[in-house]
Order: sequence, then structure tokens, then C-alpha cells
Amino acid sequence: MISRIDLRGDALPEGGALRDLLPRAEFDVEAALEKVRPICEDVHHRGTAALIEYAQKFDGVTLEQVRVPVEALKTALDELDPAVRAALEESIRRARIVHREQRRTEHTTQVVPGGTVTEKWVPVERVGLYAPGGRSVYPSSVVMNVVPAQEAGVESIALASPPQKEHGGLPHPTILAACALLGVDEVYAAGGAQAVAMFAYGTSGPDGCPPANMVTGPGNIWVAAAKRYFTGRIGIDTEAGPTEIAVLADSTADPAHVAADLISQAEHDPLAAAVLVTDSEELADAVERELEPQIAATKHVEDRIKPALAGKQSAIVLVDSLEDGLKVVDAYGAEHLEIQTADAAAWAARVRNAGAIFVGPWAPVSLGDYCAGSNHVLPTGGCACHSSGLSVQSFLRGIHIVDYTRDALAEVTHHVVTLAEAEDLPAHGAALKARFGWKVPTP
Ligand code: HSO
Ligand code: ZN
Repeated sequence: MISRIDLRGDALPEGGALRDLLPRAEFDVEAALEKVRPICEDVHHRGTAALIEYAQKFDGVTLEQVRVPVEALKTALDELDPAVRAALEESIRRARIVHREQRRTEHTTQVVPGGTVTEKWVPVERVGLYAPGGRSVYPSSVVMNVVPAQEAGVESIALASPPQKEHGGLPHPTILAACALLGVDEVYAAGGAQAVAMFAYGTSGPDGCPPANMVTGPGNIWVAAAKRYFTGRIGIDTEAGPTEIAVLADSTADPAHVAADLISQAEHDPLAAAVLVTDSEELADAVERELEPQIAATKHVEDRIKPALAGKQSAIVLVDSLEDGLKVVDAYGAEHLEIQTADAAAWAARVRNAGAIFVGPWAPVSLGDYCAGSNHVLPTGGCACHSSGLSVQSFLRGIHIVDYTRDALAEVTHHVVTLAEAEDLPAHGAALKARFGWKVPTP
């Protein structure tokens, strides 16, 4: 069911060599780029007409308009199961508590008397959010994208989600209801790369979508490829590959809980990764014994969970010690990392690379997926070693405001002129000298 990688015995290799020993899904965004490019350019040239054609081709839906009428959002909210509504409201409430505290305040630093640098934080003006359809209809992801954007102060937020045949060509009703709950009323029935292109280029006409400065949100490989295609032109969050869970556990962990948590993320996708890192062979055996009955009792078994656990991206990794386990989880850089060990908080404090860390027996990843208050849009594919999950910061730009008096400039001019000359850029120095009668003032 799940393979084993035995790293016991010899000393662990360092860095990249260790990473190469660990499992990871293939997610070839570069290959998908070739297919995505013509779709993006078609949307560029033909706008809404192209979006309508792709809705027919990829979603099997004849769209009359791409923009979702506001009444459809209201109807979806009215018809939403009250329990789902209450749960989404709680998810939103907790996410707001956490994200509100991520707001940044303007700060002025006095560098020298008369010379200040102020950093002000300005939200991105317009953001396009993508919410997948099909296999992954996740209103929770709408929450996780919209809340930080709103708390950052983004003024214009639009959302795109694929049209669904069984819902009369509208995006899935729970996506629409989540938008209504969050106060997002600009919604488009567009999916895949074409939706990203719609936001990147904008489309014109009465049904048109103004261009966005940034696109965030999870999606399949086509969405990831389109994000890569537009990188540089617009801002993106991450490319969002298949979900990953790593669990660092010792003999004190409950095997039933570890197995349940591994299965929980395997449930997303046949390419999802579930990795257990442990110094206890007994625990590894017990978790394996737990997997079968737990899988038999759940849904999505053949199409997602079994291929995900049996795939080369998932494994039980045996190590000599938790110290080695820490090296392994750091080299792996999981999207989600659970620590189920004695003294879990102390181990968690030493982790360098993870999208989010879940500490101890009472913080499973599923809590973070919905209701911890943390964000569930997290770096995958090892990107956790250089990137963070979605936050208020993702939607802000820090702008430096430089303000110097005449005296403060005079005092440093000789250094600027020297550095400019060292870089063979005399006009840089001249820009300062011009202010002081073309001379370098003596400090
Ligand atoms: N675990 C997923 C997010 C999600 N889970 C949405 C349930 N719904 C990626 O972090
Ligand atoms: Zn999940």
C-alpha cells in the first residue's frame, strides 16, 4: 500500500542529496505550458468570445454570459444548507481573527538627522481569485483567499470558477454562496488557464472583466501553468501543486490518528503525498495496519486515496532518531507538517522548512484546512524552503519613501559620488553635485 524508505544505519546525506532520497510527485508545469500558451493568447485576442468557446469545449456548457448575475449569488446563499453556512461563518470568523493581526503599519526610520526612510504598505489594487470546480469544489479555499485580501485592504476582488453543467452553467452553488457570505459580488464562470488569462489581460464588452494585478488560488496543472506563463506580468501566490502531508512521529503517537491524517490529505488527489517520518518501526507497522480498515471505511478510495498512498510520492521513512527525522522533514519541506512526538512543541520550534506546522495530537491538518484560523493556501513541492503561505502580506506592497534635507544629503554626497564612480556611472554622482554648485560638499 505504502512504500518504505529506510534511512537507518548510515549517517544521513546532507541537503540536496537527502532531498533526492525523499519521495515527491511529478508535476510537470513546464510541459503544460505549451498547451496553455495558445489558450491564453486566444483569450487575449478574442476575450469573452474565447471564454464562451472554452466553456463549451472544456466544461460542456453553453454560456450566454461569463459574469455571474448578483441574484445567482443571493439565491445560492439562500439555498445553502444552514449547517454549512454556520461552519463557513465560523471558518471566516477565525480566519479574520488571525489575518487581521497580520496587517502592517507604516513605519518611519530616522537614518541620520534630517534623513528618513518610511515604509508604507499599500494593498494591491485588484485581485483575481481562482476557485477550482470539478473534483475540488472547495468553498473553504474561497475563504482562505478572500479573507487575507480583504484584511489587506484590496479594494477590488473578483473570483472565477468553472461553469458547471449540472448547475445551469453557473459555478458550483457553494462557491457562489461563500462569495455571498464574504461580500464578493464580482464572479465569473470561467475555469482553467482561460480564467487566469481573463484576469491577466482583462476582457472588454458589457460582460468583460477588468484586468487584475494579481491572481491567487489553487487549481490544477493548467492553472499552475497559466500562472507561470503570466509571472512577471501579474503577481501570483504559488503555483499550488498536489497537496502534501508529512508527519514526524515517535512511538508515543497514536497510529490510528497518524493513519487518519495521512489518508485525509491523500483524499484530495491521486498525486497527493502522504509521508510518515518516524524513528519507531513499531509505529510504522501499526500505522500500516491502520491504513487498510480506515481506507475501507471511507470514500474516494480507488480514484484518489489508494493511488496517492501507493504512488512514489508517498512513503514511510524510517530514521535512527528524531534528530535525523528533523533533518528529513526539513529537507522535504512539506506543505503541511504534523509533529506527533513527545515534547512536540519543542520539535516544532526547531523546524525550518514547512508551509504550516501542526503541533501535537490535537491539531490535525484538517483543522487547519477549515477552522484553525490559519491559512490553507500553502507552498507545495518543496517551495516551503523559500516561500510562505497566503497571508495579508501576500496582498501588500511595501513602498519606501525617502526624505532627506539639504544638510543630510550634503553629508553623504562624497560617498555616493565615490560609489557611482566605482561603478563607472558618473552621471549618478553628477545628480548630487548639481545640487551643490557641481561640487562635492565637504562633510
Ligand atoms: N488541504 C488542502 C486544502 C483543502 N482541504 C481544502 C480541504 N479543502 C490544501 O492545503
Ligand atoms: Zn485538505
